Amino acid sequence: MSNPAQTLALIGAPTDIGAGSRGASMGPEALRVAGLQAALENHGLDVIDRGNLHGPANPWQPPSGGYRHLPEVVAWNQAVFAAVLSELQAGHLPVLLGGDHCLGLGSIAAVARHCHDTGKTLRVLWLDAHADFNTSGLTPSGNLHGMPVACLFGLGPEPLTALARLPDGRNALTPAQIRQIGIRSVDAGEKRLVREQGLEVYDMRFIDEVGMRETMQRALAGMDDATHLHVSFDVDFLDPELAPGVDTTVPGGPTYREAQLCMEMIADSGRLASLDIVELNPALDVRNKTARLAVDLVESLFGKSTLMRERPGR
Ligand code: B3U
Ligand code: MN
Ligand code: MN
Repeated sequence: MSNPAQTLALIGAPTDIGAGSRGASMGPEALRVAGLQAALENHGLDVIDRGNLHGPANPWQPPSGGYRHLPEVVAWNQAVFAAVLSELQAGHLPVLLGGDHCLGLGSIAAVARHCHDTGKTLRVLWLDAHADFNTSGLTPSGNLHGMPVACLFGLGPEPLTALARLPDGRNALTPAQIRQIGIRSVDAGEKRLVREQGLEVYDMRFIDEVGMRETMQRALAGMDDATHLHVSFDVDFLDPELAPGVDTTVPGGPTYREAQLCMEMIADSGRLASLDIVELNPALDVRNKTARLAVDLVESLFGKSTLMRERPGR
């Protein structure tokens, strides 16, 4: 199997508008400095770097009405939505370089719109330490990077849920379409909502008990030729010993080997069709090592190691 789209389009979204610390705005440049484009080209992929999107500056204000920087978050997500949709329409595989994870809303809303227009079935893998399923009434911080999944389900402020609404009135995502992997920090109210909505969550306890291989087999089960697989990779998914360059580190994440296997099994599925790399914060990193690790893992996501062996099942 090969990936459905082989020309990758890198889209930088240099903002930390939804985060609790400043610095994720430098993420796109850190990934470029770590050699993302050349690394992917080395694996025979065509890669176009579209440069950076533009949006409002971070005013660094306290929350208002339960949300921090809502108008600015809307503007950034509208820009991401348009850029991702236009790459998909051109037949390219969009790679969003965040930026914080509030941008997952615009990116996945665009992917859902494209799937709606082309008759594809969307499956999302949300690799994260957090469920990002807060609402204004549940959030401890007001930071919108803790809310994109809820917004994609129609639970959130109108300008964001409107962006994620499909032309037929449905929300961009339903619980059956998403698998969350690596989760280990969920707020109390958020936990109730995750259960109520029936999200499929492979948390660290699950990964400890059954292993990454079985976890990924389950997360990837049931896909077929009509599946568009989107991966939303929050770098804080990784154990902070390996990846200190993120805003909200949570101990006890996947090891290097577990993270590699996760990426390799996604590559083997042959269905990856869009990607977000978010929450990398170079201001908190050590000699760009988190960016370099992210590049290494993204190489595996696009088949680095499967080039060295026969794919399982053949
Ligand atoms: N759940 C917390 C913390 C958080 C969520 N996502 C990140 N941090 N990166 C919140 O503020 O919603
Ligand atoms: Mn996240
Ligand atoms: Mn996170």
